[in-house]
Amino acid sequence: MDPLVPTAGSDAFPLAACGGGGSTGGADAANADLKVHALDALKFDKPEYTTHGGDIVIAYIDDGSLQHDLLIDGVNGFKLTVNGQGQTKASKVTLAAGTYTIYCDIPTHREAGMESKVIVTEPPPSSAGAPAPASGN
Ligand SMILES: [Cu+2]
Repeated sequence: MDPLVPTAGSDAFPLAACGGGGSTGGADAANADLKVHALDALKFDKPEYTTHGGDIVIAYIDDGSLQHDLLIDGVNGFKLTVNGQGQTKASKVTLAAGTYTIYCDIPTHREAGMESKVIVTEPPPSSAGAPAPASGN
């Protein structure tokens, strides 16, 4: 029993009723470590994001109506695609500390401005909400 540790994963999450019912890509978008919104103005909602390293969940939310992809420069195999207002996809990725470039690979979107930076800080010593593995031998 450790009463001081908040339980992540409770689905009591009164904020963020973003359209509701968007399909997720197997990860928990509501508790994502990093949320990126795609705008039909062909940009992301921020020029720069910050998150921590390690195993994280990135959620991608379509605030427009066009299809948008989300890729991370130098990170193979990571791609999220949303196609329609309110659609949300989320996926896990493992990132080391550093600065990354995210972009949309739909033709002309990146050139038009769908490119932002993500500053990834060192992984937290013990990830909040995740109970430390019991090292009982
Ligand atoms: Cu796009």
